[in-house]
Amino acid sequence: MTMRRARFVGRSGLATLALAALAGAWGCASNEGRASEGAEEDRSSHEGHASASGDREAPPPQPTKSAEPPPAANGTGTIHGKVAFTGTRPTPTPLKRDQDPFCARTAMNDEQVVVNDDATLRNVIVHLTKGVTGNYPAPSAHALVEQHDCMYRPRAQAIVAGQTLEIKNGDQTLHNVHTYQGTETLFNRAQIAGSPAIEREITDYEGVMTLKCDVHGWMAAFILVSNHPFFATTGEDGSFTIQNVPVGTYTIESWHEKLGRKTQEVTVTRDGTAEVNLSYAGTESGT
Ligand SMILES: [Cu+2]
Repeated sequence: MTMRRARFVGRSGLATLALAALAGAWGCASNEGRASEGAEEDRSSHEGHASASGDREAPPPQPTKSAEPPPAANGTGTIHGKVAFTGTRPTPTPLKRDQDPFCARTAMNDEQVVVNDDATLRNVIVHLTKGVTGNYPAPSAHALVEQHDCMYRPRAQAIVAGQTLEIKNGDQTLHNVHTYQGTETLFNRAQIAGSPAIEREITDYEGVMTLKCDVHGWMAAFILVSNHPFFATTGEDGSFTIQNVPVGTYTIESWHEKLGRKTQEVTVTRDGTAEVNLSYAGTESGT
């Protein structure tokens, strides 16, 4: 597998630098007011270039209109497709959740490989890799992960670097959210029932983050951090749609937590819809 990890300046950092350059006042680009993450395990605090992670009260200066990169996702093309599963459908395997009476109330199956009724594969993240140009600021909307019936929902999703990740606990039990970037811990936070959401700006990573629960070993979620918004995740019909794609030829990649990656070339025309069909046999491996 190839886990790309780039120590790039986050999107908001770039915007801040651009503004500072225009204004000729570098002083305004400081990271003062960066919120402390308290007592959590945190490997990112040494990365001084990171933007004001978690600082919601005193956000960094926003770029002026003239300093804005091209508007996000302003193309007119669409990529649509399906991820097929051609192999033997895995036998549902019940999770052993007896250790926690709350979790044990709801029976759940292992979800590492979920094949839909129409022989498509669920929880596949599909995204563009090569061919994307321009800068795409993170959306202000938070990306959400909920802990529900002792499972992460959604299990797989993509976000834009610089976007805030919000993790909620709707269960009447303790979870411990342990996030990894590659093999390194990003943060590790206990979240008791009824406690506020954990919010964290994901700024300086390009790859697939993993969420694990240190209390319930079966819990896992996967978040692909992208530097653009051209991605989608397959659901109950295995289909995906990526909209507002600029005209161009791209490499499109699918990522599955157990079955790994597949790639294809795709050409997007003005106002056109490009069809991409991807397929897994179920015998692949890799992340
Ligand atoms: Cu848990």
